[in-house]
Formats: sequence, structure tokens, C-alpha cells
Amino acid sequence: MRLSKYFLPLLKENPKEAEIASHRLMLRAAIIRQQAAGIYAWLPLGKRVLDKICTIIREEQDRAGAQEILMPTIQSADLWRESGRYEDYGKEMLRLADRQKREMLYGPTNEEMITDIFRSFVRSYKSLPLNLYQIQWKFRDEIRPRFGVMRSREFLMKDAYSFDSDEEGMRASYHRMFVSYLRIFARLGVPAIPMRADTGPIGGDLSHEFIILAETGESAVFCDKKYLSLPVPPANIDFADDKKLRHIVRQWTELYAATEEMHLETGAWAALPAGDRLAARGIEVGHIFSFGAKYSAPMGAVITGADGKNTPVLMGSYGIGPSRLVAAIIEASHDEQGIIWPRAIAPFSVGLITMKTGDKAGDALAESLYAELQQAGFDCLFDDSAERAGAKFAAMDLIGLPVQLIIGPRAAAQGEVEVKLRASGRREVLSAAAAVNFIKSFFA
Ligand code: P5A
Repeated sequence: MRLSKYFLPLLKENPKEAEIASHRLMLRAAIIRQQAAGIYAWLPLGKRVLDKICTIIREEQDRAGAQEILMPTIQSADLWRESGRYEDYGKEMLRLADRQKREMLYGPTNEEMITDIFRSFVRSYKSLPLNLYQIQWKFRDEIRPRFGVMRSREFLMKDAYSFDSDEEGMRASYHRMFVSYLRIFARLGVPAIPMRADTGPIGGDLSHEFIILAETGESAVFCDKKYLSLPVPPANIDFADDKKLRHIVRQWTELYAATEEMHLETGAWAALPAGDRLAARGIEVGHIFSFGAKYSAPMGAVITGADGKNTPVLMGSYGIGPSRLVAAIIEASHDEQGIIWPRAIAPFSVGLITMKTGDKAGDALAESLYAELQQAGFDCLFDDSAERAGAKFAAMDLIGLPVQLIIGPRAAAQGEVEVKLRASGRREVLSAAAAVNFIKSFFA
């Protein structure tokens, strides 16, 4: 993509309304634009990141045996009356009426709707286990939406729902999602730590939050440092092997880890050697629940078991916030100059800059590198504008692409280019061919 043609309305000034780094950087780097309180439009650079995150989530959920569907954002109030949550959900629920004065709502989550879909098709334990997921916008009318898309009113959620005929199956479904989440966050480049959690309005007694560590995180977290070096399950993990999955879940849950609300200064935390204690701040990016018959019983989602008996199906739900993740990842990965994207989700892999537009050798080298990188399958943002070099450098650092290729007139005359890594700041002058090879191995 050529910057001269790209819709990237960078902001020069720090927006006053932004209190935290990620919000500031997302506005300045033209990732999002606020349209109303807690409601944002995603601009091209941000849409690319959001899509990359969703692709990784999809690949890993599919691998774990979940199947993607898409439910509507608007739901009928009657469905929520069946579960009893229509009144309970309170002011966070955006309630609407259609022209027939039917009561509707903009979904804050979809347990009721998925239970309705399930009960209209599935009757037998033989159809189980089943896990259906979607990536869809949600709305929660938060009193204080803040920090941009970190705590917004409209936000994207990946929500998966599992159905099983017995307790053991329900736990196995939970393990599959737990392990899938470990892989998702590791692939995104920001490992998340699972912590026992409160279940709030979703319900149930088994629940974990997945927390990304970041200095400006919303809540204090306390955990064993060994979490930072635990092995992540490999891509070829067998999701049918519950024994193996259970072992992994145990490994990732037996060390101490607690959010502020669950933390106790005494007991396991106090017993940890001081050097192993990590008291930090964190951002919740995922939350999983196991709640058995909480929705299926009142809503009559019943299955016939192997013994011929009818029982409510046992369910769990599993959420990730892709839009919050964009902010959380920036919060965990930025510096004074701007964003530092993990390579798996960077909007473009490479930023190409000519220092002096109009310099023949430089322009020719840039064009040939641009073509070659594209041919090799790398998305490259080519700043072909006539801005001065300093402004181009600042813009590239702000938008945080992992690799920068900088072409100055003198080096270009020798067929050389400077390669700069955004994360470490490391710079090296290489021949054009060596630079392309370097990029290939960097992203391999
Ligand atoms: C799980 C899936 C649920 O709603 N029902 C379906 C369950 N869980 S949750 O914890 O309430 O939300 C899941 C994830 O959604 C993101 N999230 C938000 N992101 C941005 N702004 C918000 N206001 C917001 N609220 C929730 C979080 O990532 C959360 O883990």
C-alpha cells in the first residue's frame, strides 16, 4: 500500500480526552475514531489489526473443535424473560422497541439466544459435545465508558458456547477452551495469565479470566513469576485427549494467580519466596465460564441421555474481546515514540521510507523493493510522500510496524538500505537482497 493513497489521518497533537497510552496512540495513529461516547469507528489501519486478531482466534477455536456461526445483534426481550435475566441485567442493557412496540434489546451477550438455537434442533446426547462460536458486536451501556475501546459501550466479542450431556463432558469442553485460549494469546504475541474469577451476571461456579500484564492495567494482579515461563501447548495438541488437556490446565492453574478481588495476602501468596512473587497490573482480555444448567433448565433445553432420561444440557460460555485486545496489546507494547506491534498482528509487516523523494536512485530502489516484498507476500506500507525525512520517521515509529526499511540517497547509490527493527531500535545497513532475506527470516 502506498501511503499517498492510504486513508491514514494521523493526529499531530495528543488528544485531550485520552487518559491512557493505548487510547492516545489509537487516536493519534488513526486506528479508531470516536463516534459517540464509548462507540468507535475502526479506520483502515485498525481494521487490519482487528481482522488479524480475529483470524488467529478463528484458527485456534476451529482447531479446538468449535464451529463458527453468526447470531443477530438485536434480540427479543421475551427470550431474556425466559432465563430471568431481562430484569436482572439492569441499566447496562440497551433496550429498544420496534414499530410494533415489541420489546427488543441490543445483545450484551448471547447465552439465551444460543440456548434457543440449541433447543430447537438438538434432542440427543449423541449430538454432543457441541461448541458454537461467533465474533459479533455487543453493547453494554457502561456508566463510565473509558479508555477508548478498552472499556467501550459497543465492542467486539468472540463468544463460544459449549453443550454437553454430563459433568465430565462439560469439564472437558472447558479444558479445550482453556487450552485454546493459551494458544490464542501466545500467538497474538502477548501471553495472558489465567486467574480464578468471579462469575458476575453470567453465573456458574467455575470461571477463569485471562489477564495481560500491563503497567496501566485496570486491576492489580498477584501471581507466581513461573507463569511467565510456562510452556504453551503446541499446535498439534490433540483436543480429543482430555487427560492431556486436564494436565495442561492443572499446570496453568496450580500456581498462585489472583486478581485484586480474589487475592489473599496470607496463605499460598505468603508462602511464595519473595523472588517468585509478581505483583503487577493487568487487563482482562478473556473470560470463560462453566454454568451447567443455569440457562438450559429454565429455557427447557433438554436432551435424552444414553439411559433414556431427559436432563437439561450442561453449558459453558467463553469470551474474548478482540477490540479490547487491540488496546490491551498496545498498553503492553509501546514506547515514547508510539506503538510496537507484535509481528503476528501488525497492520503491515514492513514500512518502507524514502528519505528524499525525487532522488532517482532512492526512488528506483524503493520501487523495486516494494514490488519484491509484495511478490514475496509481505504487506508493505510505502511512504512515498514528499514529507521531510524526520516526519516520516516519526509517523513510522508512531504506527509501530515491526520492520522499517529506510532508503537514503547515499546508501541507495550503493544499492543499500537501512533496516530498522521497531521493537529493539536495532539498525543495520544491508544490500537490497540481504534486506529482503532478512525480512523473510524475521517473519518465518
Ligand atoms: C462469555 C462469552 C461474557 O459475556 N458470555 C459470552 C460471557 N463474558 S464477559 O467477561 O462479560 O465478556 C467477555 C470479554 O469481552 C470483553 N469485554 C469488553 N471489551 C470492551 N469493552 C467492554 N465494555 C467489554 N466488556 C467485556 C472482555 O475481553 C471480556 O473478557
